[in-house]
Amino acid sequence: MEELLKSLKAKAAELIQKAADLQALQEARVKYLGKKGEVTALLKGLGKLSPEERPRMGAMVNTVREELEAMIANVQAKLEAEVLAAKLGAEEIDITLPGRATRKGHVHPLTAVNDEIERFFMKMGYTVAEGPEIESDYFNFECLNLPADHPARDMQDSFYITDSVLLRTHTSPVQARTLQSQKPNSPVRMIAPGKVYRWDYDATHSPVFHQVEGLVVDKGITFADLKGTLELFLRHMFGEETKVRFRTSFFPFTEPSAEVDISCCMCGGEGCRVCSHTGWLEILGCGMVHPNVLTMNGYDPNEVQGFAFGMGVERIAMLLYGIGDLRLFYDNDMRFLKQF
Ligand code: 2NM
Repeated sequence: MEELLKSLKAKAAELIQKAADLQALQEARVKYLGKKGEVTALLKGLGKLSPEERPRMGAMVNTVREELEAMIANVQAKLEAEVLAAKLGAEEIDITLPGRATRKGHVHPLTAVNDEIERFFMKMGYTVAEGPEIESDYFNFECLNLPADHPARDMQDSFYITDSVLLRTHTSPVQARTLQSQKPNSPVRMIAPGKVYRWDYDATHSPVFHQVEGLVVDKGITFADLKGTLELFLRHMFGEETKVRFRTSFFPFTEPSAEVDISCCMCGGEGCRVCSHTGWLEILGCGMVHPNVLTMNGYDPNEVQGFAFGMGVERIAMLLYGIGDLRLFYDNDMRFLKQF
């Protein structure tokens, strides 16, 4: 029995010492010291010995058991230290590496132009008003002096939802709604930015586009106020050297009406492909608010006068950035958008 114990101890010690990881160590413990382990079996077998031999052998087996326990604890501490060191090594952070910068986006070019227009007019004391994109025939046409037989009312030109409800074709209904919400004849200085919808699709027309319309109503407002305002605005947008001209035109909601041109911002007025060799670019429409429009929206044209104007945000952005096809604004192609 003594011989057996000796060789058992040697084999156990070897297995424990060469355990490569905690699992191998655990297996070694079970093999010798577990419930069905070989050392445990020796302890259980002590009962078969004679009463004289029993205490001496018992003490010897117990000593071996304690030695093996101590050895296991040692190796376990060593292996655990190794595991920790490996984990710390793997998780090491190199604080000298350059940081990962968050990619910074920017506003869409149409938003940038719209914001710049709003900023200019807000500085001039205008309020910014919004209204529904699904609009009644009454606000979109009727109260703006657009007669029933006006071509804009045609199914071919507008998106109708029912016979009397459509996607607004301009933001003028917001101006009409604002006038009707005011105390009659009280002064108004406002712009109405937003999406509008027309039955059109080519390189310079989109079925959805963005407009900014303006309206000023007060006692004694004249065409001179309109000219001064739009000249300041257009020089702000296109540069101080920009020339501005007014050509007579027609809109149902204004009288007189005018189309406004700027000297071509591409060639400086010399003539180029963008301005069709005329040196001028059509940029917006405007006029004095028609007396019928004032009357229909609760204002008295004998008491107050007004001017109004309207522009397309896409057209201005195309000219400012030199873009030939407005569909590029809606494609969401990063190669295009990153250039702004
Ligand atoms: C334009 C041209 C001329 C306009 C008129 C009105 C309103 F509601 F006051 F009658 N708002 N906007 C107007 C006038 C718009 O766009 C080319």
